[in-house]
Amino acid sequence: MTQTQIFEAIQSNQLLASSLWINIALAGLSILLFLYMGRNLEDPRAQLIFVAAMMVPLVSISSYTGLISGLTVSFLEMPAGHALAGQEVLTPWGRYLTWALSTPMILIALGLLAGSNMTKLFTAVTADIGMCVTGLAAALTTSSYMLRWVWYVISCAFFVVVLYILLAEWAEDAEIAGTAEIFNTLKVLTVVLWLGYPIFWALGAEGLAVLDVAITSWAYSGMDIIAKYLFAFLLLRWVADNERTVSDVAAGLGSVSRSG
Ligand code: RET
Repeated sequence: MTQTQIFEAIQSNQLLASSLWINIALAGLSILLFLYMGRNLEDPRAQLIFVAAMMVPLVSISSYTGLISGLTVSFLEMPAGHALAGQEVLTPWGRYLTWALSTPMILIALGLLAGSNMTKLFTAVTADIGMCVTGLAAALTTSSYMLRWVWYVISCAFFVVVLYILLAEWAEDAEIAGTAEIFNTLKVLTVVLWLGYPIFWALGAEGLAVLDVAITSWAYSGMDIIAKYLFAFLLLRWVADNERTVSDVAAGLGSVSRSG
């Protein structure tokens, strides 16, 4: 299928197209709002959190532009064993690719907030990229139904590493850094929402095909709105109000200062 045909297929499915357009609009608004919210930040650590948070809607607007244009969407024939075996299934693989760029930004912002050391930050980010790239491989594998699920399991293994760092390591670091309250809010929001992604992948057309393509797309789009824009908004609002606390977070040194 040509890109124009894919573009037309997306546009003719209103439910699908609206799930993409809404995110382009919200990402655009978020970019403007976040620029305004971060305009007075002076501490380099607070600024670094700001840059990471800014990257989230910037990657998102690019990601959704790729999807709506048909550039990062393919019709893939599902292998034997799949519920839609032999059919060409609309696969928005650009989502999984761009998660490899957006989700590390979320983790970098969270790790900096928690006062993570470099080892934990590196581990979380690399495992997260591993999760997204193997998730992409799962969606793009058309030779074997079984191997699609092998990729899925590998991706889940990476995800467990990310969850461990968020729930155990950084939660403890944030207590020491004096940022536990906001960190815990953002941690719960992140963990609960991120768990939704593998669930919808499994239920959607790529997996068991219980849900149709447009419904799955809305599920991801809805989770994105909270996991990205609401997440970054709450984080930036707190950082702008507590710049002193952020600048006192000494990475990896176990600082106990609580000024701010
Ligand atoms: C996949 C499928 C394979 C198994 C697992 C997955 C996890 C994906 C996650 C995505 C989070 C995305 C976010 C995007 C916002 O920009 C790839 C769906 C574990 C957790 C937060």
